[in-house]
Amino acid sequence: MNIQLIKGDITKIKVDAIVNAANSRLAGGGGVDGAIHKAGGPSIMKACDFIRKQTGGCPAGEAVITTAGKLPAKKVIHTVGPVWRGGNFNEPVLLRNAYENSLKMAEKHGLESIAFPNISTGVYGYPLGAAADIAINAVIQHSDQASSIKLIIFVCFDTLSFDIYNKKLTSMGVI
Ligand code: AR6
Repeated sequence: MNIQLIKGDITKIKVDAIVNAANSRLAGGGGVDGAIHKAGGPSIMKACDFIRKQTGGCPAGEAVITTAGKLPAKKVIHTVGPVWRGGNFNEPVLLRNAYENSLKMAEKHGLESIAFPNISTGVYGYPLGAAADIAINAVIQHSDQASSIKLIIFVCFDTLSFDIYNKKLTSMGVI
């Protein structure tokens, strides 16, 4: 399994699935969620509406999958990270679950490549370094298992996040 790091806009990436940092109502919003719905067009929200009607949405730590509409990616996996409330409200477990369940969803659909944004580190306020450690550990642990997934890309939108990931992944010998 190949792990890569890219600085840029996840809506432009051509992989089997990009991951969205959604909210539990799957109602759209700002940040990467807003960018994905804007670039992908209304079919993504239509699919989210359907899921919401069926199941009520997507609790923190879980993941659902929809069409990617007009995006270059084939699918969008919507996951919901925790809102940072100081660290004593199960945030690390929920963030790890968000990464793991996104990977499991990709596998369930036989997907081979997946791109992640830095879940929970924007509006939801999770400290960047701590969130990066969880993301990297979840992905590395998954890469040890037999899986359909051959490529995992961390997509950092800003220089600060990119530098944090770059330092961690380089020092671990991952990239
Ligand atoms: N490509 C890649 N990463 C991006 C992009 C992009 N186009 N745009 C922003 N980011 P956030 P959260 C980065 O706030 O903290 C929404 O309103 C951004 O720099 O998008 O999980 C949802 O509806 C940051 O590093 O997600 C929820 O209500 C990272 O994506 C809530 O925000 C995550 O920031 C979720 O908050």
